Amino acid sequence: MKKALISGITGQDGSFLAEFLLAKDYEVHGIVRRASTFNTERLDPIYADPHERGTALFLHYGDVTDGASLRHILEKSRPDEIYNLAAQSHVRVSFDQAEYTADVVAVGTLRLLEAVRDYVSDGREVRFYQAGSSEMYGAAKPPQDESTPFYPRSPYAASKVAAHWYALNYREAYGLYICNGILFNHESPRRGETFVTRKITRALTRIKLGLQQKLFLGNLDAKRDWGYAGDFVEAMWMMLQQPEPDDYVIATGESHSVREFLDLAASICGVDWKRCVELDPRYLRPTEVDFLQGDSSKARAKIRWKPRVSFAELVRMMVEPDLELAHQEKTLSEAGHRVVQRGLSQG
Ligand code: NDP
Ligand code: GDR
Repeated sequence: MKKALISGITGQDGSFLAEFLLAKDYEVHGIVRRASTFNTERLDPIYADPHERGTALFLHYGDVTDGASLRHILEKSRPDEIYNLAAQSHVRVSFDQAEYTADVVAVGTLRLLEAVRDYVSDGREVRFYQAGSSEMYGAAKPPQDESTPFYPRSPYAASKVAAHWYALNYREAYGLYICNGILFNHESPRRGETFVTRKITRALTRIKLGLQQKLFLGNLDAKRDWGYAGDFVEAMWMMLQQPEPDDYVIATGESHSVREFLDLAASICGVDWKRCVELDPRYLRPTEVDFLQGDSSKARAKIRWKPRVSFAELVRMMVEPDLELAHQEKTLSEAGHRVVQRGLSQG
């Protein structure tokens, strides 16, 4: 039985990847941050009480800002593959928390790589996936591929560039098996509610049912290459199954503006977004990334990856469960319960 360790297992991608690896009969270990509220909701469908026999999912308290915890977890879990997905992953928030973002995203990766160096020092072998981002391209002209120079436009993106180069350097300096995935935006019904796609599908479905009146957004002209998270985590695994480590762009190759996402989501909901969407400058970024469109020819040829879910399918896939959620909220509200509209000012 192969063993995998995932940092960031409680996030969107971590939960999809854990499911994917469990289905491939891996023993999966995940690093979970201590929080005052439950942060393992996305893992609910696959979580089993560790006291039960036969469970293949194990969670460990740790943090990528705490190198000792990473070493302990490596010793305890003894993985064959490591997926470094932990990040303060919100681009706009990275302008508010620049140092913290660098500590988690850049130095956090370095801490894990250092722990890996110790882990392999007695002859053990491990493969390492680093979660790079299309944000690293920033202002570079589309289409972007592995040869496009990085031009980061946020503290988050600059930190991901640093992590990318740490990973590459550790591959060359120590002969470690490390792959950098450069993934373009990928979404799902599990996307955090402060990222624009989920913010839109949550709000429009609530507006449709009369639970909320307005949706405040920033720049509607930005263009992104949006794919489905389930397809993208598969690429992470495929990279680590190759004979030699390498770096790959993972993207659909199609780009759409935030406005187009809004149009399509609103037409599925039957809502006229022009009547309820307003600009709030707090959602604008000091430096924006205008146009991302990936060229994933290398991954398609070398590891035989390709996306399965189209843009239109993705939007529908996100609207439908949020409509169901909004119906549940409406039922609660009509029964006299208070339905809280959470944290929409944050992203
Ligand atoms: P999420 O924000 O949904 O998840 C981030 C994960 O990192 C969460 O599990 C979070 O824990 C964890 N985390 C945050 N800080 C720390 C820390 N200090 N120590 C340990 N864990 C921490 O991101 P996604 O799942 O969307 O993305 C996964 C990775 O891929 C990230 O590195 C992201 O930057 C990158 N990426 C994402 C893309 C996308 O479109 N989704 C595209 C390209 C790259 P908690 O739940 O406690 O907050
Ligand atoms: P992004 O995703 O910055 O591409 O990073 P996000 O969904 O936050 O923004 C996409 C675009 O939408 C515009 N936008 C808004 N964004 C948010 N969050 N909220 C708004 O109200 C809003 N209005 C307009 C943004 O300006 C931007 O242009 C995501 C994250 O998952 C990163 O971790 C990952 O690395 C990249 O995708 C690839």
